[in-house]
Amino acid sequence: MGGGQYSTEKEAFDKNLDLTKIKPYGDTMNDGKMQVSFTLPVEDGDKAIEAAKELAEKMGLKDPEVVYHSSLDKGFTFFVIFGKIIHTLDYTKIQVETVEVEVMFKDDINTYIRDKIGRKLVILGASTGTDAHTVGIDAILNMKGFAGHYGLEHYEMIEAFNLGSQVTNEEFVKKAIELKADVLLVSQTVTQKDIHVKNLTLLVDLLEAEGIRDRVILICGGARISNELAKELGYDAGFGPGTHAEIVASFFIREIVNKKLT
Ligand code: B12
Repeated sequence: MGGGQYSTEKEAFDKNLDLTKIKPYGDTMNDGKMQVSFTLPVEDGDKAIEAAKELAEKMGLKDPEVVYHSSLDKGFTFFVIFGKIIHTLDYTKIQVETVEVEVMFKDDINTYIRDKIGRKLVILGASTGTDAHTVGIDAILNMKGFAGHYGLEHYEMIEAFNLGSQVTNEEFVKKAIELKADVLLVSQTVTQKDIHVKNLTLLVDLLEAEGIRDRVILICGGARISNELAKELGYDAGFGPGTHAEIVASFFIREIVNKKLT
């Protein structure tokens, strides 16, 4: 982000990183500069610009500048604002629940399945509900995989089934029963109005109603899925951006053994 004057010389040359008081980095350490964008349901014009600035101040931005505004449609205006945030955050107190997994190589995963489980595992995946995004689940399942990591279809000891997108929870559960799936992989990308929460919850309800929830390892994933959310919703784990097949497989093979689902 460019431009802007510094309030003090100290601010211009500040190089001190204090993790108990972090702020966004714009041009220099601790300048707190950031960019936000949003749409207001009003006509573009001076009044709208002033409203956007006041809203930015309420959000904790000092000296907000509207650097871009554009009418999106009748009665809707889009704004980009630069400003300096007044808040700081103690980074040392941040806690996140991530899946703790020692990631194994593909060959070691196949060997583990052969030695400790003694049969091929059946993995069923889909992007469920109304969600049309397939790239995430394909990254984990498809032969060619993602970012240089083969997908589960490439694993000798895994039989992977990818049902694609917009698969209803009912269809998914039916297929899981038919295939006697060991692991269910669900992808959710759209999170508008918490649709993913409703959809993921419905799947757990259906699996419980069919009496098979305890017989499968249930995993969800997507750009806005955290392990914390997944656990809250009754899943064994949740994986977010940057996940690849070895990470997920390293998790579920151990879970199958730990839960004696062999
Ligand atoms: C491509 C795309 C589309 C394509 C999808 C094509 C396809 N075949 O998948 C099309 C054009 C169809 C599309 C449609 C829509 N899209 Co779209 N789309 C995107 C886009 C640009 C990229 C998504 C993507 O492919 N990412 C790449 C993959 C590899 O990443 P990933 O999904 O995060 O997957 C990784 C991890 O999350 C994880 N993972 C994912 N799933 C799983 C599952 C398991 C089990 C595990 C272990 C891991 C895992 O592993 C993957 C690899 O690391 C994003 C914006 C963006 N840049 O992210 C918007 C985006 C996702 N789309 C969005 C929206 C709103 C829509 C529409 C609703 C738009 C509309 N109004 O019509 C429709 C959806 C309609 C529907 N019914 O679902 C929003 C979602 C906002 C939200 N939070 O809800 C986004 C973020 C765009 C935006 N900024 O607004 N979209």
